[in-house]
Amino acid sequence: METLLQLKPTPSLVSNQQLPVVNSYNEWDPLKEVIVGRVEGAAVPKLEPALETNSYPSNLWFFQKYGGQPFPQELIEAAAKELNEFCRILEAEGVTVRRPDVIDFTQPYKTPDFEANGFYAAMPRDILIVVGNEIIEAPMAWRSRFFEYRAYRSLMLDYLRRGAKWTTAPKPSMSDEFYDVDFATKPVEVRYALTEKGHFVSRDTEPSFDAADIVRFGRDLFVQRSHVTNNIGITWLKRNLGDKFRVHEINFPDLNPMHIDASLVPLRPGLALINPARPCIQTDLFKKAGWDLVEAAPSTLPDNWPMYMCSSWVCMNILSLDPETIVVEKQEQPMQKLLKDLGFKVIPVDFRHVYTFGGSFHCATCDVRREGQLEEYGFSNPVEDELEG
Ligand code: DAV
Repeated sequence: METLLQLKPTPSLVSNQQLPVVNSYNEWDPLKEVIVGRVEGAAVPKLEPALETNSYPSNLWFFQKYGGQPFPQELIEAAAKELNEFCRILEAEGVTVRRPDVIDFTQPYKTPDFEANGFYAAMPRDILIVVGNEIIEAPMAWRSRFFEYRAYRSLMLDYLRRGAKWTTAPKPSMSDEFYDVDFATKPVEVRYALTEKGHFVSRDTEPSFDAADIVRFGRDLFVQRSHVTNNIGITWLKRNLGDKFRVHEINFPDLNPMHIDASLVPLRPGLALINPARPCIQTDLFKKAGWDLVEAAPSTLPDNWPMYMCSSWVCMNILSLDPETIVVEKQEQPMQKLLKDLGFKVIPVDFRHVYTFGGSFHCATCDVRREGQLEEYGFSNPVEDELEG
């Protein structure tokens, strides 16, 4: 006869810790399981309205030359080696590592609204976000990323079967009407003026957001309107998360905003890194909540390092293993020193070749499970909610 003691734990529980399989509320609690991206199968996207806006003019030749083709093999090999070593280090720290499927992203596709080739599954942070026990697949806003979710489907199915709440946000059609297609060709001063007024390449006709435009501080999430995250996308996110969470919109003086994790990076309760090149406009919100904002140290990356999709500020795009331990790029000595002086243990890992694919440790991961639960860290209701209420 079966007794209570003989019953297996419910599939949604991890037996030894009694944590749900998907459980993460912030960026710093002790890390137990993480998805690490892959560069195998990566393709260079063809130029498209949002990519052209997000990339720097000096890089356009790369997309014109290689668009639709595999990423150059030597770049893939060098980055894959670094990613594999990063996984080995995480496992040695006791973290379960999961990887997306290998997909040939050069495959062309056609929807009723556009034609494109794919991109990659190197940056799970862009497409997936865990908020509490829910894992959300973001809509994305680049045509080359429309089908990126396919690389994560077997993982999502596994989490679903083991009890997770899995949500996919509605995807925009990515038709020509969705974009301000001339945005990238406007003079810099015009683009600055437009972004200051809240106008970006993605229009507000249908919801869109990238998961990496959101950063989690327990009950409070901060999101930036960017070229890939629009107002109606932020509305979808707020309504989907409901009253248990508060979503605050914040902004940075940035011509190319895309992903918040090289602008504002929380390290432990009460302490976050900010980017001195684009300080958060709503700094007071953090000060009022009792948070110290420390300026990140600049990167040591040589100017001629190939960077097609992000700035060298990815030196601050770190991954916290717990509130005291942080993975930092091996050659970013100023960042390492800054963090050590703040009392952290630093684990240096080579990652410069991954930078070339558009991100660092935070971008290249999605933390599926961290110890810990829903908590508040000093913030109050967003101002616009107070006004509405
Ligand atoms: O500063 O270029 C990096 C974030 C990439 N996912 C930047 C943003």
